[in-house]
Amino acid sequence: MQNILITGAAGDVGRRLRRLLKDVYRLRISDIRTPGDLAPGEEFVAADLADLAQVEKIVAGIDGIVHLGGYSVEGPWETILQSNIVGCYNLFEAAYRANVKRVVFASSNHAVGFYPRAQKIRTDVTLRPDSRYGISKAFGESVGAFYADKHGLRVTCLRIGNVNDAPIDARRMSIWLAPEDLVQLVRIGLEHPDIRFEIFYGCSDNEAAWWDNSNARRYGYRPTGKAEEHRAQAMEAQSRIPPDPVGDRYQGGAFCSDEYDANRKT
Ligand code: 15L
Repeated sequence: MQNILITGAAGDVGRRLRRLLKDVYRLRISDIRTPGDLAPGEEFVAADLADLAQVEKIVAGIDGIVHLGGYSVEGPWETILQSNIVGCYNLFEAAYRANVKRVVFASSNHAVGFYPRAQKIRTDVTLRPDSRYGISKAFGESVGAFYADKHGLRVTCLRIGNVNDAPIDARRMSIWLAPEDLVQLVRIGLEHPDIRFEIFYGCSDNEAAWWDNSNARRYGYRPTGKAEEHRAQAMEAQSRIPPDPVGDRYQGGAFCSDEYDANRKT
């Protein structure tokens, strides 16, 4: 059984993965704060990702890492810088020093959020981040590529849409990722023998998808979640959300319209 570290274990996605992976791997979990739902027998080690010495402690003796840690939405630059830029670099550097074999990096759809919804994109498109948060995910993908190419780490970046029990609005009909499908993607990253450096979209089998996820399918990904089965509830929720002329045009939604002033007079 592989020794797997999950960072960001106190967050929503971390809590779900801990439950879904607890019988698959021997888990060590970490976060800056102790998870409120820590179960007896769970190995928890607190760490601030911005401190390399602390990160070196949590990766010791680990075979693979699921890196969810960091700040998971838009935030002030100083917060993003410490949590997602310095923190992400430290994670890969510590993994390399400790001879960890694999890293699955939770990237985000916000690394490519400024692609229009009308365009279906593959994983090899130019990055178009929609926020400081999105920039940090684009950075993380680059760090992953570097450690894979230069140091032989096996790295999988998941451009995650929205992990939830069901899609919660019209935008999430396109980018919803059922938790069980996330598990499939994570397991491909941690186990597939041919992984060197790959990028997959983290979405289920959604009819309205904006992403061509054939690269994940090539590795055996067979998503079972179908957003279409939840259309009525998602559209009912959408009817209570005010229109967002910029956000509704782009894949990243409100992350794009937030602070948007591209049309200002120069
Ligand atoms: C993300 O990357 C965030 O971590 C999550 O909280 C959601 O906002 C999600 O994107 C989304 O786009 O719905």
